[in-house]
Amino acid sequence: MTATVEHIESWVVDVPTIRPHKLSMTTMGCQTLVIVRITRSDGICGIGEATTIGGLSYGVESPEAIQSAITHYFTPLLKGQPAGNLNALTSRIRSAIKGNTFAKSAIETALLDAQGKALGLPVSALLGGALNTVLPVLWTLASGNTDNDIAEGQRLLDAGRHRAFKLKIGARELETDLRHTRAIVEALGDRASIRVDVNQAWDATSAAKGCRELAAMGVDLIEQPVSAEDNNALVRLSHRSDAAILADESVASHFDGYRLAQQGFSGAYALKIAKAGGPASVLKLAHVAQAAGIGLYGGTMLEGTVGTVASLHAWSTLPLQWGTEMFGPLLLKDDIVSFPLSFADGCVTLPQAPGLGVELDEEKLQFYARKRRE
Ligand code: MUC
Ligand code: MG
Repeated sequence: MTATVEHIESWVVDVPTIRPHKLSMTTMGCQTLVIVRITRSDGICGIGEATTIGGLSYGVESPEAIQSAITHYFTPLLKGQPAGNLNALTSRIRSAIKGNTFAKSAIETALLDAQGKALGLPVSALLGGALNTVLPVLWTLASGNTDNDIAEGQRLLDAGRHRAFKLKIGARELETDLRHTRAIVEALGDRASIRVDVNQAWDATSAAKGCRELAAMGVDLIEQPVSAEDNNALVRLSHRSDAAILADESVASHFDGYRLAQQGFSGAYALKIAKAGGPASVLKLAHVAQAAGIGLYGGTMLEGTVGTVASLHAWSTLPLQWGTEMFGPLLLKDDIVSFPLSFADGCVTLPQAPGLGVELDEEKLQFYARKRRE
């Protein structure tokens, strides 16, 4: 008998970070994960995660809104539907629910996890098969203090955990950010690839100067230097900068990716399951990028292990010119899965068990979950 969707639960889970994480728009001391569990009529469960950064300061969905959308809109739409046909379910969701890609991503992930378990296959196999099961992963230096960032980078290089670092800049004066970046390139640049993420903070003039100087000092990749609303400036920078330009907030779905490519962008796209609506949906953007000669990068919303491993299943099916930044679980003081992912030698290993290959630790989940008022 065909299994159907029987039950959907969700939790808002607050896990402290190991240190303050400073971005141009917010400083995080805690990460809020929305964890979803779908139970099917055959008893198989699938889990997913929707995670954003700093409430509403980064994206348009808050954790509380994601949970509410899942309870009030996704659940009635999915209950009783055949659970194994992802295309039929996502098309049903798409026709009834606009936007809400973070919530869609958690649901798509949970459906894939359950179907993988039902078929005895890892999610990567459902997505066409892994090209790689060990993927490069960088670390973000974002303590807000140059000396602390250098010490942190040196420690991680000595431990062999990472070979590339991303610096979060844009919150301070351009000259301050350039001094900060130069000091880190000088200290770590002969042992590691150094990239920066400006998170949209510069206007076109500052970006032209900033990109010129960053490229000259040896920065390899410059992420989202200008507003997501200013594709023209991003395209111009992608032609003029000697360092590659990475589009992040500018590209969420394959429609955005197609538009930016048509406008003449050259560089790379930061793929994120939360921006695109899930690990299967994000592959459409990847394929548009490939057709346009645009490079691929496995991006994160600083998810915990569930969202991270869901992303890794998708990234494993792609040739990623710029590797991944799937270090989210390492930024958190604790994990809510029974067996954490393995990070070593600048890489993370993709689990091979059916589904996502990770299981929730119920006690930890209940410990960090907010008590529900609805
Ligand atoms: C972003 O904009 O890329 C990813 C890594 C990190 O430190 O912040 C995120 C968000
Ligand atoms: Mg970014």
